[in-house]
Amino acid sequence: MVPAAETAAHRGRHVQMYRWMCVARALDERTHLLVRQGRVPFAGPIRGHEGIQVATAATLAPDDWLVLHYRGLASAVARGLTPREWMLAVFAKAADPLSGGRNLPGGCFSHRGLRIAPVSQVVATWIPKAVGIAYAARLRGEATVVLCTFGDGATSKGDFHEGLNFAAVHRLPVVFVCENNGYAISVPLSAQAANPVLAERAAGYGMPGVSVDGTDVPACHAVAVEAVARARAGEGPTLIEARVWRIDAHTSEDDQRRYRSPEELEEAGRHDPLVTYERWLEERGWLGREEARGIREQAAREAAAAAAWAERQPEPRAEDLEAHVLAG
Ligand SMILES: Cc1ncc(C[n+]2csc(CCOP(=O)(O)OP(=O)(O)O)c2C)c(N)n1
Repeated sequence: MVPAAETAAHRGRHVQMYRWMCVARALDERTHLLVRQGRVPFAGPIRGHEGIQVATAATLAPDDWLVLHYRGLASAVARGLTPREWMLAVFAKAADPLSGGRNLPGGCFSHRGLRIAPVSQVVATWIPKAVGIAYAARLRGEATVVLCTFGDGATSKGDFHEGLNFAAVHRLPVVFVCENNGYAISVPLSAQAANPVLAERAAGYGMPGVSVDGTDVPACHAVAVEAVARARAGEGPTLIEARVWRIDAHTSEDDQRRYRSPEELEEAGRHDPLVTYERWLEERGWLGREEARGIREQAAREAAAAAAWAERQPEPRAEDLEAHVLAG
């Protein structure tokens, strides 16, 4: 029999992950709406990816580092990014904590206080950087774990090989999470990899590789707990392949109906991790329908309020254009 206190702690953790997913979903939807209204120029939707993202970020300690790809909104929310901070980035305002309004709006994560390292949008280049952060932590004698996320397209880059190989050789504390949604924009995985099981690549580097249903939050969480524990114990990196469905287009600039059939899009919609997770929580008696609805509605209200607030904040100043720019 599981002690009541343990059950309460489990429930609390899971409801928190659900809450983060709802916040990320609400921000995603509101951002999309803002693009449609012509108030902001760009959005990179994450619907379908939220489960693996909150499940992995939830396992980290405050001193750990995150190196996130552009589709990492739910990871950042789980780490502590607030709706207001996100909207400052979306509107590219001066106070945007992610890039001071310099980067593709909302497209790159970087947050000093949350230990989210700055990356560029050049696919996969952040993988060796994540490994470098882990190596630096090792040299400094710090027990830091680095979570590094990327898509299936990133595994087609040399950076993926260099990063994973170096991390494995030096047994560095990195948890690599490939959010495999089957597409690099319009290029399907079958045109990138003859072996569709990306986790199997781990064996070639000499590290464990796990393929998990990335829409199954409890399963993702269990896999992440193990990988983070291995990393922290000095046993080296792990590659987690999280199989997810990209429900929306690559970005607001993309029309996915050009390269995905109506049947496939309908199928993708059936793999919404938020729906699956809500059902799982409900079945356990951990979250009632009303409570779930309350959480969703509050998240939507917060996202709307954050957008209205952020839109009124000051724009970046022209005289600050060269701030943070390094000249060689
Ligand atoms: C080196 C490089 N080539 C091309 C691009 C343009 N680009 C941006 S996102 C993307 C797709 C990457 O796909 P994947 O890694 O599977 O991640 P997803 O967007 O599906 O989450 C591409 C090709 C880029 N940013 N960097």
